[in-house]
Amino acid sequence: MIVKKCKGCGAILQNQEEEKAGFIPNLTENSMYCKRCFRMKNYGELPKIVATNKEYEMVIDQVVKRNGLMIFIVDLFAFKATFHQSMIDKLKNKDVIIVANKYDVFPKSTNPSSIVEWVSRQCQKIHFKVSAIHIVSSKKMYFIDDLMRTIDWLRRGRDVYFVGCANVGKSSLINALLKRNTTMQNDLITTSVIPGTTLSEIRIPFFEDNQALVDTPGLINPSDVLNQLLPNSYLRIVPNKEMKPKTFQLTSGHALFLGGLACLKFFECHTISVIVYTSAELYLHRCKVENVDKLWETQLGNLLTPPTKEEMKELEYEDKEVFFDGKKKMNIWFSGFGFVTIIGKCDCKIRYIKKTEVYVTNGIIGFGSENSK
Ligand SMILES: Nc1nc2c(ncn2[C@@H]2O[C@H](COP(=O)(O)OP(=O)(O)OP(=O)(O)O)[C@@H](O)[C@H]2O)c(=O)[nH]1
Ligand SMILES: [Mg+2]
Repeated sequence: MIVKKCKGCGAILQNQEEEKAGFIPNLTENSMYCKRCFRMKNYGELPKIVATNKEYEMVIDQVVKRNGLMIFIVDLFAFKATFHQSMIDKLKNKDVIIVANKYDVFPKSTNPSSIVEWVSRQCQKIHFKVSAIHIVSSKKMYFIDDLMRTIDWLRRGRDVYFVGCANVGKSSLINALLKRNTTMQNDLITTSVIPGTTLSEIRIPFFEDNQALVDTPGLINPSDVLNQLLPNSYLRIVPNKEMKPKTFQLTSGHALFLGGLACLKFFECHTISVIVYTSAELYLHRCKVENVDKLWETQLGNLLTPPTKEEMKELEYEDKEVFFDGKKKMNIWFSGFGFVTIIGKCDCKIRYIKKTEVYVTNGIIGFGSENSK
């Protein structure tokens, strides 16, 4: 019997059960990719989510016992959700580099040093000691050489493990490192917008001493909005290039819909500036507060989409109220799909998808000292 792992997702290749991980109809000595990875790579197909946190738990518990350099990757665009406590618990007392990925979706004016300082403060607050913090874009290859230098400096003959929540870009980051080396182009790992693409450990010998870059499955976070939508909707709402802010001048009694994913209602204010940073594909609709309920009723899944009509059936919403005193610019984060900067004093009622993370920070663009959850 042939025992081979898929180069794309790490699952053991098998030709017996089509619904299970690693399936390939014709399994031979030369097989490299399972059908799922083949279709993702060649046709850009988005398969159903097959991973559960069982794969993650099995691999991560093994990995943290080893003496490797740990790269803990977080998504800058979903920082709170991906700077995940259970990951931090597993990585405490290990040799860790934090890599904050997806810098390319932030406006070019965002200063990387201020983000590093902000991440560093988040670590200090919870007494999480790390050896280095890097900001990168795996997609655009920004600051990848800087990260490589730190890895070379801290590795000391060990393997390098890439760990973190699903979808933060662990496999993309390994691919970015492989792409620097022209002889490694055939080792690229499958990446996709669906959480749970990597299904098992993938070890790629990389260094001169034959030590490896090791990819791992990610922790699927139920609070991620992506877990409540279908792949075609994720593709529309996940910003995949530099976000262009859209500014609205609003006053008391105005409301703003972020597709059908959230709605902000404003009270007790004179004119305020509301600057929205989301994917350009998310439809923004401004209206009067008194029209909000009717629009939810009649337009959710139509004009106000995503969600689609199909997704809507499973969704529940909840509300929270935040008071802004107008002394500083404030940001309301909708983890995974965007944030809204508020300039001015107001009372804001926010409706959002239940169990997703919505939180407020101050700072110029998303990063500043924290205010409240
Ligand atoms: N804009 C942007 N998107 C990125 C970047 N890195 C990764 N992505 C996208 O994020 C999604 C997830 O990337 P993966 O590399 O598959 O993430 P992962 O952490 O390996 O995910 P799992 O295998 O599911 O745990 C894909 O759609 C990538 O294209 C980046 O630097 N910028
Ligand atoms: Mg992966």
